[in-house]
Amino acid sequence: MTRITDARVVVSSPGRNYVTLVVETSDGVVGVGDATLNGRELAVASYLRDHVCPLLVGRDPARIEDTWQYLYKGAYWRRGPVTMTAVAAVDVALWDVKGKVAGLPVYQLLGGASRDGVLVYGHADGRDVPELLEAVAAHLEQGYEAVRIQAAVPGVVGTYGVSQHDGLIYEPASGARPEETTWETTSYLDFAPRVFEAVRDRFGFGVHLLHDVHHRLTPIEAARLGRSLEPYRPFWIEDATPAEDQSAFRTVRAHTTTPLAVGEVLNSIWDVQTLITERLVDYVRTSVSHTGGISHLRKLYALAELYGVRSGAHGAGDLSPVAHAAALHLDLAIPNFGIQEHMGHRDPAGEVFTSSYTFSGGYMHPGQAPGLGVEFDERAAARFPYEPRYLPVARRRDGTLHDW
Ligand code: EZ4
Ligand code: CO
Repeated sequence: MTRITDARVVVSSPGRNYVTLVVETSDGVVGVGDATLNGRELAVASYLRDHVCPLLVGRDPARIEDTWQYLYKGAYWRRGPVTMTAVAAVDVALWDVKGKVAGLPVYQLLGGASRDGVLVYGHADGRDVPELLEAVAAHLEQGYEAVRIQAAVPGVVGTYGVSQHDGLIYEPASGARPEETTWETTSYLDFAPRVFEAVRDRFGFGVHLLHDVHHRLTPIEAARLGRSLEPYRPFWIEDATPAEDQSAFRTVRAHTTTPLAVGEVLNSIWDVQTLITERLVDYVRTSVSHTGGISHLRKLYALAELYGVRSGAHGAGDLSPVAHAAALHLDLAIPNFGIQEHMGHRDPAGEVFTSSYTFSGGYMHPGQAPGLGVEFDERAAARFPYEPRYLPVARRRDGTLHDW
């Protein structure tokens, strides 16, 4: 019988830090999984190296669900980002192996395509509104039908979601200690509707506009934001309040018809149970690589389908091309897909990861290569050693640490 003969973790930094799990079988098939957890990369690497990889060797790679249950239940300690990212990496690597063995792209193993392509949204941002408008125009020229819009809030230092413009792809992690930014809710609540107004004035209503609040508001502030944006018909507002408080969304929901999305920091079906079963959000943003892999996220989406909630998965640059491919396979297959975030990856990530997914006219497709369709070059990865980098912190004027 076929066995897993090796499971190893590669930490590299081609443009940003990525943790990649490589699984090899006795038939010579290699599968890859993404285990990147921004700012806590080495914690997941250790979880895998020290506690999971030794258990994988000798197991049957075909038994994906059994391996998932073995790792999840066998740990005793359940859920949480480190655990669920580690389990996800194993799960995704085994789906990659299964696809390669079958000679089929992973989406075919998940029931086949439910749509022709995967609607993705890009990131447009600006240090002021005119710069944002140029970024939106550039996205429309590339064919995007949906764009996330973020602009630096006047009087706020280092607004999240706004790049320092050393390139096209926004990267929030920097430095061996978290960057210190500031936050001012009053300015933001006044500013956000003006940003939407400017974008609608210039581009009209034919493009989907998304906006990320990054957990910054209280429920009643979020309700006010949602109401003030209603005339501009956002596709969604994301992470309006801190995500771990599911019941907070009851307040937001009761006061606004602006669609709500949440979940990039959540890691399991139980973390979104109330949000889904009470229909408190319209989109769940949990990702393949932070939510237990394809096997677990598929169940979460099935629960969401029952309640009319759609997917809107996190897809920032800190999810590697392996994670992005896995997301696209699942997005293509599920009936209740909504939208997929697509941020792209900074050079030199392309020297390490060769992906076969495609972008055309605002839609992506995972491609027809067997498995996930991403090749990982371990030798190239070795040229880019890990360097500590952290997401910023945000403080109010008096120095209080704020949510983000
Ligand atoms: O802060 O990916 O929607 N995207 C985001 C990102 C996240 C980072 C952290 O993992 O909010 O910028
Ligand atoms: Co976000």
